[in-house]
Amino acid sequence: ALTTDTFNYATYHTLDEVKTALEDSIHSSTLFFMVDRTQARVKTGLLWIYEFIDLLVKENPQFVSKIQIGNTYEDRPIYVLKFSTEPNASNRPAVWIDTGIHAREWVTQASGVWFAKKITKEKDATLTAILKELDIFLEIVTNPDGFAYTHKTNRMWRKTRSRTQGSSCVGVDPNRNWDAGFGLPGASTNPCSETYQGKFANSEVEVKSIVDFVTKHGNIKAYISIHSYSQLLLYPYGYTSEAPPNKNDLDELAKSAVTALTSLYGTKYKYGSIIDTIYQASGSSVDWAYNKGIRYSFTFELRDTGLRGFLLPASQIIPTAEETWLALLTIMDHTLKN
Ligand code: ING
Ligand code: ZN
Repeated sequence: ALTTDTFNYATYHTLDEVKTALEDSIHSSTLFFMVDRTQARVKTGLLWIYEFIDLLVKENPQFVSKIQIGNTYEDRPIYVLKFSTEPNASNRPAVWIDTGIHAREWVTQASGVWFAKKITKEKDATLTAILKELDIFLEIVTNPDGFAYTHKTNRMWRKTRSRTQGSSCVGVDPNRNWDAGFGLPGASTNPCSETYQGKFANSEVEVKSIVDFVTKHGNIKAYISIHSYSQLLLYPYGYTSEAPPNKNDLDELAKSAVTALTSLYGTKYKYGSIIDTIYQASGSSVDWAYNKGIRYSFTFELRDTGLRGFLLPASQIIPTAEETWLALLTIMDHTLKN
């Protein structure tokens, strides 16, 4: 039977590829559709990420739940997984983690799947202590339309798939669309640019859905947004060179997290503020989260440093997820104790 134990964590899974292919090619009865879908899945050994999510919830009903926070521009559901040892308590202090806000950064969604399973599996003392106090929210496919597009049409797609009036170019950069220095240098006003900021902050429903969820929750203590590639751990700010008030704390925590990460396979990471370490970037999610009062806001750039880039071989998914997990534990543990 298909379970999250037999799921292949060492391959890149799609969101709904079989369904999409079938929808495009046939007009069929529901029955034929279901039969064909099952056969296709057996043949390829693939489970959709959304099916993985449902299995995980089904297998851990007391601990894992699925929250739909919105629908994408192309009307796909947007899901967040909630891990909680007190599922009936409301708004316990929590950690937010998202992967795949940029569609082509495939090792991030794959790592998100691995993290989800990890959280439900062996709980060492550190994770147990974390879960005793904190809920974890994990959005694995943060840009579902873009993700589907990377499977169907263009593997190197980064942005959302929204249409801009008056332009034939598609999509907004969902990491330039947040209400934090929106429109400052470090984003583009050109709809054809890879870093197009959009017409206004929160124009992208994929962004707005998170903004509403996090705002309504009101008790998120750490906000971690996971990208690839470059092997970096970054903290605010991206839109200004002004230092955040707890910069020393952030810098020390980044250092410990990177040390933990490197301890597993020797993968080298740099860390620092976004603007000092890479480039000025305005309208990013972690700057928004930080200004919202979430003191532990970080962005990861996972493997590698450019050799394979976004096309990181699937053989590196599990090692990447394993080492990143050690850094996540370090950040969550520090959040718990502060
Ligand atoms: N890099 C990030 C980007 O959106 C980043 C870097 C992180 C910018 C956090 C701002 C804030 O450009 C990739 N690879 O997407
Ligand atoms: Zn990215």
